[in-house]
Amino acid sequence: MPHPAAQAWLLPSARVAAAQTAGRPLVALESTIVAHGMPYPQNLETAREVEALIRSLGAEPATIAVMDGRIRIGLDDTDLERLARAGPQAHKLSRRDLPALLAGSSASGASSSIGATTVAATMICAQLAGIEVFVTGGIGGVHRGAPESFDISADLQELARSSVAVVCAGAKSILDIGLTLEYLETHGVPVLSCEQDNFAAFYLRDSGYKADLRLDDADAQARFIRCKWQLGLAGGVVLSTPVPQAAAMTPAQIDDLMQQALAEAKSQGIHGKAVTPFLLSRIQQLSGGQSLATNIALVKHNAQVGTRLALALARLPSAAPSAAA
Ligand code: PSU
Ligand code: MN
Repeated sequence: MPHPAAQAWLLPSARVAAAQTAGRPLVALESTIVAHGMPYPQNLETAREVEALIRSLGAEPATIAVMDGRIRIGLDDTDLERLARAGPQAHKLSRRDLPALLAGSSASGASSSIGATTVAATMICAQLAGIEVFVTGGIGGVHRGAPESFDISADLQELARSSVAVVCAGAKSILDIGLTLEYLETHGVPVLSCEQDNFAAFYLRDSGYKADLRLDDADAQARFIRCKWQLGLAGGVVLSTPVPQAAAMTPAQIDDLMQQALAEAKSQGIHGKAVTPFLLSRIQQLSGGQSLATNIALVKHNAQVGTRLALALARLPSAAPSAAA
């Protein structure tokens, strides 16, 4: 349980505060995807379009980031642009990094007062703000070679801890998806899929691995999630949905690029939190922008699925069901 003082670190935007007062559902969005996952200006355009899409479907987007010493729950357009323009200058904040920037002692030499939150850090902040649904692109996972490198994204531990539903297009196949799913199973994190039986693989629709449970209907997803939390089973839920067919890539298009990006990361000694941004940007360059178009399409699709889920959760009665007659 967070300390009651946690709330003092949060700063909701005017629109988020208004939505909370009106009881309109919120959908959290992360900021690392904006600062470190896509280049400017496509990152800003995409962030704006995703927010507009969520609003058009009846929920309020809350892009989460650290700015000027506060955890911002929702950014107005000026701050969204600051984040997008900062790009890789922004700090990439996961669980371990959150206090440094907030407490004014950034470990990495503070070139910026802007902190972009990863899936892990966004989950923490969303939970503090009482937001149950969070839309991202892809979650971090167990990296290939992790038995040697120990490179396992902190996103997975966070999914085991923070009670937030994370809507994503699975995980990238530059990761070891089989081990990622094993890790989630060990930590009791349900992996739901919608629109297909298998877990998605970001640029690719199909990872080749089955999800735990297929639930296409938003009301069914909401009942599953509400039941988990009512039982006191804290921790997240992954809801995977594949990139729309028209924007999907094929293994033939992406496999060689990924191998090359992985080899370059290794030969250049890229490690720690630099690995994922390096791989994403190299794949964007090597694919001539095609992977970026896929990335944008999948985030928008995830936003639709996530908004439907947030609306469905809001429709559920808050009390547990009485025993069936
Ligand atoms: N996967 C993507 N795009 C991203 C990320 C992951 O396709 O932008 C970001 C997310 O913020 C995720 C983070 O939480 O990378 C994971 O980083 P790491 O592998 O260092 O834990
Ligand atoms: Mn890592």
